[in-house]
Amino acid sequence: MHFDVITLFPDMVLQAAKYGVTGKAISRGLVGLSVWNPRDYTLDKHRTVDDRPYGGGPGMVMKYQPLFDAVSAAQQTRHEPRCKIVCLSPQGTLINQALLTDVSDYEQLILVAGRYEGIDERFIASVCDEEWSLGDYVISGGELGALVVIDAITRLQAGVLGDEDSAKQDSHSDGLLDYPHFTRPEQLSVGKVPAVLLQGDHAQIKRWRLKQSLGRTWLRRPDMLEKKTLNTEQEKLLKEFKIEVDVK
Ligand code: 4HQ
Repeated sequence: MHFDVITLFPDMVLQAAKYGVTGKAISRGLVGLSVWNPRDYTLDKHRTVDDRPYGGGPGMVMKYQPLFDAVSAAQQTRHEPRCKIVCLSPQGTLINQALLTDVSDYEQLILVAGRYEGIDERFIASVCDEEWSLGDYVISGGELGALVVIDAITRLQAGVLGDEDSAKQDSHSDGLLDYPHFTRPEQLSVGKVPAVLLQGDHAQIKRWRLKQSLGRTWLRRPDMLEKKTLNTEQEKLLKEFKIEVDVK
């Protein structure tokens, strides 16, 4: 997967992507990352990327031409057949693990990170394939959205995570929240490690973890559980969990 980010703040994206899993994946050549600054594609001496909104109102709007030429430059360096152009905005489809898994086998993802009040709608309508949103809140620019997408998709690429901590084990990958984690020491003043995790019975541990995942999803994210059909074992474990937390 090669990521191209169209951004007025290329260093923000490059710096943030250097850390952790994404940084290692880039240095190992498992994913690629390039940044394209629309300001470099302006044609006037002031290098203008924004202008006042037609109809009035506050703030500025990103102009079509510098964005179009930046995207064209990103497309021309590589002519990948499986390429998607995505704009980050609060008007987009909510990003979830299933959406990101769907595009994880694309060869190129061009992420357009807007600033100011937004982007000229004609660019979104005619150049972008999709509009994606991080969530129902407003942030100051699309860069953090692009970084979220890059991080989550990088984790899904072959060879990025070790077999041990495979993306298949990530919370959300099976539509459930993660189970609770514990490490040493066994006893703390605020509580002890559940006994089942200390006994080394791996079938029991697996069962306990699945029960916790089901129970926490039921308590915290009933919307996720409604979208899922539980098998007989999962139904049984959730029933046990409800009895154990004493709410039936
Ligand atoms: N933006 N998810 C960029 C967002 C946003 C979101 C606001 C994107 C400002 C110019 N991006 N515009 N929510 O709030 O992705």
